[in-house]
Amino acid sequence: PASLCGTWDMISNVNLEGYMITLGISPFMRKIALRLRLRKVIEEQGDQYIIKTTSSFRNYAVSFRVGQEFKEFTHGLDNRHVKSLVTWEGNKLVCEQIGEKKNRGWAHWIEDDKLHLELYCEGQVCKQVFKKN
Ligand code: RET
Repeated sequence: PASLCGTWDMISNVNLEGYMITLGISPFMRKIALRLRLRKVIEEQGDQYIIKTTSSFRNYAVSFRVGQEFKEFTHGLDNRHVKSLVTWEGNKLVCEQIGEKKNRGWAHWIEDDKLHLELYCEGQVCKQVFKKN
């Protein structure tokens, strides 16, 4: 599949609100978060991926090896501990985040030269699209 690597700027963001509500994020923080233009910086180093989500307010970074379960702390988002596993499903890089919240995870893929991201949690889907910077 096309490489996810690079710097990507958000051009659309649908239902981040619903996703944040299922995560129990406070109304104050949701209001701030909805105004952010998120950026993704995705790097591949050997067999490791590093995915950085940056904004003017707060940043979030995670690194992992595909196919290798890891412990993730969603610092600055909902501050939960989850066990995460990232795998390729066709052209999609898919993560399952096992923890207190059911059906939690995400998928990243390239379509029409854009980076697509879906964030899932308990039936809510947030859909974000990023264009290459
Ligand atoms: C921040 C700032 C506070 C508000 C919100 C945030 C959202 C972070 C998200 C990160 C997703 C990261 C993924 C990483 C994959 O490896 C930046 C913490 C809403 C949605 C999918």
